[in-house]
Amino acid sequence: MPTTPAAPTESGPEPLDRLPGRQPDAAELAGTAARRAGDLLAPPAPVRLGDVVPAPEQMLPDPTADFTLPPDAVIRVSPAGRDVAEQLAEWLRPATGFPLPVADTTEADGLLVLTLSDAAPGAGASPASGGLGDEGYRLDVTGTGVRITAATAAGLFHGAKTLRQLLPAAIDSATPVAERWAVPGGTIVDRPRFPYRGAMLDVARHFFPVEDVLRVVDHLARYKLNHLHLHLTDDQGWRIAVDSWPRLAEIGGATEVGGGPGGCYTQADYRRIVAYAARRHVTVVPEIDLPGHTNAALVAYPELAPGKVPPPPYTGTEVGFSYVDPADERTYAFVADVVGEVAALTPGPWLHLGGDEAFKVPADTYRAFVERAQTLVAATGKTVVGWHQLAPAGHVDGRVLQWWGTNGDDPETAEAVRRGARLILSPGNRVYLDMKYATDTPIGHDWAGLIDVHRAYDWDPGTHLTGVPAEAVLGVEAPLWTESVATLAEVEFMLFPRLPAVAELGWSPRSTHDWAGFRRRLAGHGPRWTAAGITFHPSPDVPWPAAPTVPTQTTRDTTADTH
Ligand code: TNX
Repeated sequence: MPTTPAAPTESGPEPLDRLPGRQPDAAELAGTAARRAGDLLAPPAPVRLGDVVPAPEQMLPDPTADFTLPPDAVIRVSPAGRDVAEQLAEWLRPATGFPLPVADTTEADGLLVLTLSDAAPGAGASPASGGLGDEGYRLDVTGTGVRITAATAAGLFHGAKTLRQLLPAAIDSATPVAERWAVPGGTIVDRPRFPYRGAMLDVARHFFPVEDVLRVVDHLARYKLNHLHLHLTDDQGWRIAVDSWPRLAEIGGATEVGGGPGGCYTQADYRRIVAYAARRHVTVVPEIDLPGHTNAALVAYPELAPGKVPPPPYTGTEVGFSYVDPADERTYAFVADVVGEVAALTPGPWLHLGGDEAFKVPADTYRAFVERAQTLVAATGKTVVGWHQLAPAGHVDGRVLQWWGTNGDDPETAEAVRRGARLILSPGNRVYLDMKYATDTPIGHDWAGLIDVHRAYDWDPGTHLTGVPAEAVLGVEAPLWTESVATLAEVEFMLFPRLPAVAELGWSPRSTHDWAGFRRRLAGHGPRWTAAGITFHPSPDVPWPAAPTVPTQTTRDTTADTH
């Protein structure tokens, strides 16, 4: 096997070869022998332990211990992990056609066992003690079955996602497939490099129905991304109902780029997205962009506009022309009401207040405005997140800046970090997923350059910004702005295959970073996306398997709504 375990880090879990394996008893050995008799001449599992994306922290393949999932397998789970086991069963039933009942267990029995335990083998409870931490897991595949162990439901969930990737690509089929459901033998011990790994969907330039957003959540979860940032407001549309300012939804929600009908999430819609994401261990980060990018709000409430002049609705793609009136106290009542309602709807710790491209607001006025806005957000109990234009404003506890520059050198942001800010890295020329892949990409921008998969992958969030230490980096996020992206198929076309590249930067230890290996592993995911009906760009820098798995390229006429 050419896969090599990643070097254990100094604080990492014990080396795998010293970890105690579970000792099967005699009855189990006999059962396994009978079950495996038919597999003796079978070829090895088609997927290798080292094929997982994002790359795991440590792995130790054991080619003698492949496991084939039998039709009568039962998923056994400790009670607190029940929902993860139910989800695993939901992912595996359609393609296998197996019933896969889920049963409680507190014992180490069964063929597919999910154990939630602080005493995970080889894993202490806290990252500080070198354990699996909040999101880590251990996966053991032996001839007798598969066991996933974690200290949290999130860890168990990530482990279950890894198991799904270790099954043949046909596991993504929505209908039963005749296949030997083989899993490669060995052990993985895994946990993330950064706690914040996300993507942003701009639902303001074009509105996307709830079902589309849920599907994007699934895409994030597939690659262990744990944050969905929703850009809810912009010049072209306001997308979250606010009870105290109802015209935001009624009037502000009725427009979008190109003059389409737009739309707006009711509070129940938003709650549904949040709950769906939470079940998949994804936290929603709502953004209310202020003081600029507010034309839709001003159309709804001209009293918030400078000079009280009602602006016309805007359906173009320029930026930087609008702003709420920083000189009127009513504006701060508006901000307090909106962030108050959004915070109350949002269980996650973050609230993003935008702050980008307020070109018409003088620097001093801008700074005073955002300092008040930061305080209003902090008063809701949420942690302030904002684009890095917020850097000159005073620090509030825990504040996070999202850096979207393109040259890796930003003294103002580095200074804000010295004053206590943490950073989310979204370099425009690396992870802006609205950038074209190549000059002939039918949709997207190119102001930050062309971003093929190699470019999205080949940088290091830990060292990217001059003067910012890795410890100040909370993580990475790939934003998808949607001025030119209007359908779910177009969203997927821009996300795949770059989203998995960003996910790997956020999750995997730097020691695993290797473009040649990544592009080979990524190639194996093309057939999975095809089986799942996911539209993707067949990037020429990835050695996709030959037809019949070559995907269809999206165009403006696409009818490929893949639900
Ligand atoms: C810049 S990045 C913006 C967005 C645009 C995007 C297009 C940022 C915080 N603001 O308003 O949609 O460029 O790539």
